[in-house]
Amino acid sequence: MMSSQFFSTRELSELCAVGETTVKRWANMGLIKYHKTIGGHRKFKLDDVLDFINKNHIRVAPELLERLQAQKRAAEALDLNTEILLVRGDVEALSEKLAEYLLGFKKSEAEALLSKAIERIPSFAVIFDQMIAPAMHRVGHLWCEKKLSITDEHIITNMVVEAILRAKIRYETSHQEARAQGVSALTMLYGNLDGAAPKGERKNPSAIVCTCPESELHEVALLGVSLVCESLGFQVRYVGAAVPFKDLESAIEEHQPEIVCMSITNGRMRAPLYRRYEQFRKFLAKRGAKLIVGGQFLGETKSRPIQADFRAKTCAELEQYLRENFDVSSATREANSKTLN
Ligand code: B12
Repeated sequence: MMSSQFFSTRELSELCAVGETTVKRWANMGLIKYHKTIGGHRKFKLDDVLDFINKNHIRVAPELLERLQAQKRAAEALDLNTEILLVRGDVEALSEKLAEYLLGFKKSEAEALLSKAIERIPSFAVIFDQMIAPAMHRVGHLWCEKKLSITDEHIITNMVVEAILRAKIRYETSHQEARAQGVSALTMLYGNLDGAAPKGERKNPSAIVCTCPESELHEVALLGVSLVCESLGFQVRYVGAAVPFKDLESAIEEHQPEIVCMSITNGRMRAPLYRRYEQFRKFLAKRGAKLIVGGQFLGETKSRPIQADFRAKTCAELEQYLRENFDVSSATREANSKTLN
């Protein structure tokens, strides 16, 4: 429902919590514009639906209304060329587009592009590894070459984080709705997947804590990691960046996760931090929790190898590891093959 720019009579009746006959009556009375398909079915444009809801003070759940408004903003912000790239699922070109928007400080376009990409490309691993990471690496290069100021780099990162958080909230809302209806969140978002629930032993999805170590502020990848885990049916406890190890340990005691995912970007881990990391790793091992570590400069400090149960360079590697070692939902796998074929 609601992933396109058009509504059927049934979808509109569900949105407004009325019967289909009422919707037909509204349409016949001219209260809401529509057109008829060759088959004779009424179709309502998103713009007209929002207009109708506004003018007639129709009560719609706030999160649904926000989602519709976001869809409208997205539709308005993107040019035809970008729409074509989205339809083709050309992530390389989409990544270039994202970088172009970010470097041009085009916030609504960047946000629209990310939200549409999440709608069309049902794999967070693909979106983060192939679209967001290359765009942000380009930002990093420009900053290194002094072609971008620190302030601009901060503005751009905030734009990305904000856009991802909006998409994350949207995804989680669908997740909750999906749980209530007994289908997968991906089915809710994309409407065309078989919503397999986590099977086997893992009827209650196990918890994953997502974090960055103390003094690590780079958080964008961690957001991707958390979304990948969520989309596989895990219960994610997002602790966030730069968390002191002692607080992290309290969080572990509280949530008893099966896995901890940690993102490390800064290349040099100083000796005291490294020792604390090792202590934390042993703390987890004693509690039977697995530690998965990833990040672009992982293993750069040859003298102090960062040990973990699994070390990943990409979100795709994480996804593969989780699929091979845990009982996860099959929804994304099917989605991936649909997109990448
Ligand atoms: C944005 C940014 C910042 C922001 C971060 C804000 C935020 N909210 O995240 C701010 C401005 C705070 C910042 C600060 C600094 N930054 Co900075 N930053 C960047 C920049 C431009 C983008 C990072 C990013 O968002 N990448 C996008 C993500 C999605 O890509 P990714 O990190 O590669 O992650 C992918 C994989 O690595 C993997 N992955 C990552 N983590 C994990 C975890 C798991 C479990 C798994 C499975 C996979 C995985 O999956 C991701 C998707 O593919 C990079 C440039 C770059 N090359 O990345 C520099 C960069 C990382 N920063 C750098 C530096 C030097 C700094 C500072 C030291 C600068 C300073 N002098 O103050 C500080 C350090 C702050 C700190 N204490 O952490 C250097 C790091 C060099 C090094 N070898 O350590 C870089 C590379 C810039 C450069 N070219 O020199 N930075």
